[in-house]
Amino acid sequence: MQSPLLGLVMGSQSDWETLQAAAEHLEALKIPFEARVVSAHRTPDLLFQYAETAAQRGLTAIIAGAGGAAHLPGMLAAKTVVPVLGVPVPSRHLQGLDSLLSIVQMPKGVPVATFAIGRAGAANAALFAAAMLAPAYPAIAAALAEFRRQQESAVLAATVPPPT
Ligand code: RP5
Repeated sequence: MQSPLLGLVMGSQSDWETLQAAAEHLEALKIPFEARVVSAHRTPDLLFQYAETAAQRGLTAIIAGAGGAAHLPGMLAAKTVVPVLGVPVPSRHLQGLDSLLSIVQMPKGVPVATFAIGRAGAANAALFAAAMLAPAYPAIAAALAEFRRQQESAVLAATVPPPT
């Protein structure tokens, strides 16, 4: 078992439906990662410990998803210089606009790279992390290039109206 290059953390088990889109891409690209629930509000001590040990444990980036008052990505970024990729999780009452604004509006000096709300954002965070790793890991670069090729082929083969 290879040690994880990426962390995939989320504020609640209920976020998995969204963050699973990131996990699926990481698995397809064969990037070793660890997936954990770490809550900024319910387990603040764990959050600090996770962030403080991220670099020494070899994590090169952390994909962090949360919903509502989504402080997880920002607080991780406050405690580590490992790049944090924030994914706003759709919320019940505000459909994730609250999550997006909580994550994207970081104060100068503590960056969080923020992605789209929901599964598209989670998938793109994984692809972005793969692109960050690609220069140092030729296998990941090749897998990412192959993903792009297949995506292009699928769009070129698409017809409308779609088959029923
Ligand atoms: C946030 O609160 C989590 O990231 C989740 O999106 C939201 C709701 O959590 P649960 O009440 O479903 O556990 O901290």
